[in-house]
Formats: sequence, C-alpha cells, structure tokens
Amino acid sequence: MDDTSNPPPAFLRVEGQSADAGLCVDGVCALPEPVATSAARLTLISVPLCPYVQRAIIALTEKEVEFEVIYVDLADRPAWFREISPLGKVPVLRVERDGHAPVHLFESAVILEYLEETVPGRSLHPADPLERAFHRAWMEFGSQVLADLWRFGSAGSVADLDAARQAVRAKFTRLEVEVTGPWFAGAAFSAVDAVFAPAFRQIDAIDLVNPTSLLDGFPRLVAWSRALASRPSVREAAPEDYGSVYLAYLRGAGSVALDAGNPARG
Ligand SMILES: N[C@@H](CCC(=O)N[C@@H](CS)C(=O)NCC(=O)O)C(=O)O
Repeated sequence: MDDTSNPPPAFLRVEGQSADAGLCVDGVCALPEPVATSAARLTLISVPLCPYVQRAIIALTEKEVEFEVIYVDLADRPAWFREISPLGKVPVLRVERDGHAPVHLFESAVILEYLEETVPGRSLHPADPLERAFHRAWMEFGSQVLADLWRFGSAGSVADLDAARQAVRAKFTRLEVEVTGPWFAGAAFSAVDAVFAPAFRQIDAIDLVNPTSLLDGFPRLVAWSRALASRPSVREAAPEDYGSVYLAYLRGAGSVALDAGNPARG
C-alpha cells in the first residue's frame, strides 16, 4: 500500500512543510527540523502534585516556551476534562493553532516528544538516533521508579513499605551506574533529567520528616538529585508549598512512610 496516497489528518499537517520532511542516509534518518510552535497556544491541564505534569513543565521551561496551566480536580473531574483526556489522567497538553481545531495530547512522554519535534532551540534529546532511543528507554525506567515510589509513599503497612523500598533501591542500584553527572548523560540537561527530577523531589519531601534511606549508598544519584533540585526549571515546576501539600496528601492516604521508627529509617 502506498502510504503517500493518504494525506495526514488535518491536525498533523504543517503549513509549508511535507509531513515526511526527515532526511535518510544509508537507512539512518534524521528528524525533520523542528517547526516553531510560536503560532500555537499551549495549555497544560495539570494537578499541582503530579510528577508527570512536572516533567512536562520542566521541558516547557527548558525550551523557553510560553504556556498556560489549568488545574483540574481529579476527585471531581469536570465533563470537559473527561472529554479531552481519554485515560482520565493529567497531564494533557492543549495545542491551539490558527486555522486548526485544538488538539489534546495526553501521556507525558508523548508531550515531551511533541515539544522536542516542534520547538526549535536547545534539544532535550541526543542527536544520535541510538542514544535518543536509549534515553527514551531510561525515561520509561523513570516512570517505573515513580510507580514504585508511589507504592512506597502510600504504603499502609510496614510490610508494603519494605517491599516498595526494596523495589526502589533495586532500580536505583541499576540507575547508579548509568548516571554520568552532573546530569544523566553528562553536560547536557536532557528529557531523562526532566523525568527523574520529580521523583527525587518526592524523596526529598519525605526525607524531611522521616529519612527514607532510599538514596543511601548511591553517591552519583545523591549528587544528581542535588543538581536537579537546584535547577531553576525543576524548582519552578512545583508549587512553593509542594512539600507540605505532598506530605498532607500521603498522610491522607494512610501512609506509614512518614511514621518515625519504620524500617525505612534503615
Ligand atoms: N502515563 C501517564 C501517567 C499520568 C498519571 O498517572 N497521572 C496521574 C496524576 S499524577 C493521574 O492523572 N491519575 C488519575 C487516574 O489515574 O485516574 C503519563 O505519563 O502522563
């Protein structure tokens, strides 16, 4: 079947550029040159505590793109949100371009890739396709770490807490040898950094009231998390009262991670 016979859907078409403007040499294809989104109005549908929202905000900030934020209450989802978020989750990026119907992108990794492909300027991915794919793999690893951290933070029993702690530390053991420093892959801040920064923020918040020991014995991860915590895009990606709101949320979820004397004290 000839793929070129079907034009891309209207919302994927870019004025003045063919849809497959990438360049291939010896089977290795470069991505098309980023297309400026200056004509697009970007709105991020968010929840303040969400680490997936934060990674999108970090990417938007690093790329110096103007965007608006709309907060939604996930406990009482408005009808408009249910319509634009097929999985019922945040973040959703609304992209409004002149002459086009708004498009709602869901899934944070997809949002990051869209920004990478459309916003000119500093890239958050390596140029080499293999390195880029490797970074995407570690972004997925970061999502799995977040899932383990959620189990840690919301554990309702010491046994659940200990199991989650072991899962996080097992992943951190693997991650420790991958990090070059000061950022994940050396001197260039990347999308992998944007993914892990919100995870370390969660650990920092719990550590303030009850040391988790999650980073004990991982000097590269400790240095990386400190560098991330001081990066302006990372600091600005969460509200100033993030720590207290996050801890209150965990308390409300019946977390034992905040209790003094739990095994997470190490
Ligand atoms: N894979 C999604 C995960 C997003 C996600 O889990 N968001 C949470 C808030 S942090 C959410 O919206 N949860 C609502 C639900 O699961 O119903 C992404 O990367 O965007």
